Amino acid sequence: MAISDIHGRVAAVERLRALESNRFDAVVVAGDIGSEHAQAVMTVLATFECPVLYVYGNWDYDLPYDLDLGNRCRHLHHRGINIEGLFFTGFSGLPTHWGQNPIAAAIEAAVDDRHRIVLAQLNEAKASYEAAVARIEQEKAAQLDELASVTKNTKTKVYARRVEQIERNTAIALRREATHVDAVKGGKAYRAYLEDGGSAYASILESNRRELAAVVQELGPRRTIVVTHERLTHTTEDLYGVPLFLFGHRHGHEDKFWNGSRFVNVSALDQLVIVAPKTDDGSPNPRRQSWRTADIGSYVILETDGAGRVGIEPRLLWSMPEGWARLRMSAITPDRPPMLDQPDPPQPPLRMAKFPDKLHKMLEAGVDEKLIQTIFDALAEADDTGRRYTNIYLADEVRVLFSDYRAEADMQLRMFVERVGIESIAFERGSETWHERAVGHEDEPATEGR
Ligand SMILES: [Mn+2]
Repeated sequence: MAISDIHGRVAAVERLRALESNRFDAVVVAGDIGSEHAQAVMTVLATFECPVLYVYGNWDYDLPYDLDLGNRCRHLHHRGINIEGLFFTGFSGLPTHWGQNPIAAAIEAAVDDRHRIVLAQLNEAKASYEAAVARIEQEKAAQLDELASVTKNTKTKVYARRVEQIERNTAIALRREATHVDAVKGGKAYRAYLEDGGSAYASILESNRRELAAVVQELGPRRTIVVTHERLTHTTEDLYGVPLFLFGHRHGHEDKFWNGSRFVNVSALDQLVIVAPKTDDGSPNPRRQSWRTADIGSYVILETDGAGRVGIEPRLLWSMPEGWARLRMSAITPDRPPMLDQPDPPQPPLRMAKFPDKLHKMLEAGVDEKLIQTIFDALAEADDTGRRYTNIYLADEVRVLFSDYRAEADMQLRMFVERVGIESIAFERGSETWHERAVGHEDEPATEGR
């Protein structure tokens, strides 16, 4: 089971715990546990009685990397953990917030050391500025006190003008003091520090990746699953052959194939929305008193068949009951309505797709005329289960056949993709178990997450 983006909401984890039983080989957390509630979250997850593997996200900036969160919990940061012959690894932190990331700390310390002279000058200028501010404010207060003590009537224009004069003088004095700090910041040395810091900062991700790539090489890319908080891009450059990347941060389930790897967004467990009973015309009731909060967080169940195939099923903490509708507004408000009494969502058992066997039999029998029809029948079967099966593995031979039917197949597949939300079709290449090409989706650059 893989989850992410809990953001310290222990209630969502407890709900997840109540929905799922102890049948997992591992629980994977792809970051944003929530600094303050990390221990509480992990204590609940540990009751699944299997290893809990995790990385940190931008919400975990306070957590030390060697923190002991309980004896089932394993920090995956640049470390391989073997679960039933599959390795999990990853790294913690992301450019939005590296938190206590050791590489980030070392790089920042090295930059500070290279520019220690100008940083010392800046500190000195800041300290003397603060001292000057305190002195100037004190003088101002003393002058105002004195003025008040010698003034009989404080409602006159003359008095107001004198107060104004004191305030003006104070502002001038403050500005004069600030010029020392500005002078350091405007100097060549400080600009060099900023430039150096900027490029060093950009190398933090690169260094974390380099170390991860070394770990992956050591473990063997083809049997390693990489977990990070933010999705990695350009993975063919240094993480070639890794079959599966798990991540979160940018909320919303995703399951895509790209350049032979599969990218699964497992977020977000923390997803509160405000719902209202539907009125007669189907719109949500506008009366605030009728509103409730509903937990619609999602997570992912992964199952392998031992041959490297992975079935992936997104699940919801809750499905919207009849008669309720989601309000289009910010999900979390300071005075959010009480929780809706939520029925448990139905959770059918996960089933691996059986399509490849069927197709192999068809191929052996030399039936290629009917092949495309078979594929669509298989897809229809997936539709019937009510599942969003996101992949269908086809043998290399099928891929060749597919190219003959390309125009028609592509069009029909695209229509099907749209109709049932199947996101991609992957091809199996010879004995390689991983995928070559996706239909209906392009890779996209990572965007802002939470
Ligand atoms: Mn995040």
